Amino acid sequence: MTAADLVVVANRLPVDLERHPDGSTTWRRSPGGLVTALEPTLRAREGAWVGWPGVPDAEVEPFAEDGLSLFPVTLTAQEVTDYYEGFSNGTLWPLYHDVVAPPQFHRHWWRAYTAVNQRFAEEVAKVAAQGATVWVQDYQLQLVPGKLRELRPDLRIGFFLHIPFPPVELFRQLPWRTRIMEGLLGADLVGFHTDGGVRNFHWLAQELAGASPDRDPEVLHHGGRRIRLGAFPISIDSHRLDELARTPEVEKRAAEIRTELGSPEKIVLGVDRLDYTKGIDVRLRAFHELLEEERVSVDDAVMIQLATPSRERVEHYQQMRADIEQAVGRINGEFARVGHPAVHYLHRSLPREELAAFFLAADVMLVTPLRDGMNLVAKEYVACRPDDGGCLVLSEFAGAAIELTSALLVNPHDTDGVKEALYAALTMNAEEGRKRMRTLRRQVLDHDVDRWATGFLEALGIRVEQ
Ligand code: GDG
Repeated sequence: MTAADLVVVANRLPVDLERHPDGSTTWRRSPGGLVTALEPTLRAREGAWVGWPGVPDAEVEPFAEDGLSLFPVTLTAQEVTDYYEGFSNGTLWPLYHDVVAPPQFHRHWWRAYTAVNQRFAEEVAKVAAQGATVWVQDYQLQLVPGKLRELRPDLRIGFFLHIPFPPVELFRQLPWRTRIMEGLLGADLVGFHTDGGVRNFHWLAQELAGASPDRDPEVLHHGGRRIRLGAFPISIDSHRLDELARTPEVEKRAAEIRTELGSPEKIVLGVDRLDYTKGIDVRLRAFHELLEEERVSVDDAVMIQLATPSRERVEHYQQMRADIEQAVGRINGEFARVGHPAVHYLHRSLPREELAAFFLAADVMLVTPLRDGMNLVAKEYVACRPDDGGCLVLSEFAGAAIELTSALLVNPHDTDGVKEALYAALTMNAEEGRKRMRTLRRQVLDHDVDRWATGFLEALGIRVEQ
């Protein structure tokens, strides 16, 4: 395979390796927004993608798929435990989400993280053409920019963080804080979802790594280089979702869902990876109290919580799943009637079309994370409402709240506030609801994921073919 002019580096490849009982393997595409947004640009530029194929100990040769070169990085089972489940999801994930669960600091996790980041950097150094552009994604790979710069000073390196960059006092808890800052400062451009991330990074880079400020608050100087910072709020493939939600199949399925639920007046929906940052407990509590106070009854309103299985081997996730399932059980125990649960809870992943039908059917969408980098679900709900119907209740602590100001914004730590917002959404007059939704839709349809990717790559100095 030829050397690539543009290399995307992410923890995962855009395809998953599947191992079958007879020992054979096949690839399954995992179409995330990132792949969709980057594919045209990657193909136009002899692009390559470096990432883990999703199963341990898989020694797979590089291969080309539809003109895109894929370079698998092997992780041992122990590395999956220590680098991925351990340092990435047991240390960094909770620390960067305002320590809503206590982060664990283990030196052997850190050692695995550095070793795996080194391996990713070496793989990129092999596949990138002279002077190529490399775009490193997310918290699992924060040491890659620094390591890659040592190996290949000719490269142009961008880094984007998909989760929040934490407040100064929280980041300082990390025993390896200086190493992480130096790793990130190896990039030419460091991108975040919000200006808050930029500000936290700007301060910490000076304090921990001795970077010098510039007159421009989005520029730092370090090791004789100039590093740009910026906020690039990610988005979704809004037009494609909007079209999907307009198809007769999705419209029909949305109507069926309402009938299957017993034609309640109002459907309240939550859709999340089952993660303790998402505030699923917060919205269950608010709904429970409205039922207790008899301001809502199971005849008027039904709640559906779709929870996609996630990180099931990480300890905090097991505990949280048990707590949420207990809360659902308690609400149904107190308020359900035979054939009419108060809360429908589905712990599985649904096809995209089915998800679009749920969005179209839902009168109220509850997105109540305690902390979230952006939250794409909020934007997907809006994109799926070509009818201008529905009402979005959104946490102030999701990056999306900065753009989606016409949602009902709530502080997820304030149960009364969430409860009142849910009640307001359930009782909102149709004209006000449509007005809010129209404003939300303008924002989401104008700012799609292509615009995000183009904005980042152009800030990194490459021209993007439209
Ligand atoms: C991280 C950051 C940031 C969920 N259930 C199903 C399903 N999903 C899809 C949603 C959405 C995606 O998963 C979840 O994206 P989020 O943005 O809500 O959350 P994270 O996974 O935590 O993502 C986040 C994001 O990175 C991007 O930068 O916004 O803040 O934490 O697209 O639709 N999709 C299908 N079936 C399901 O059952 N098909």
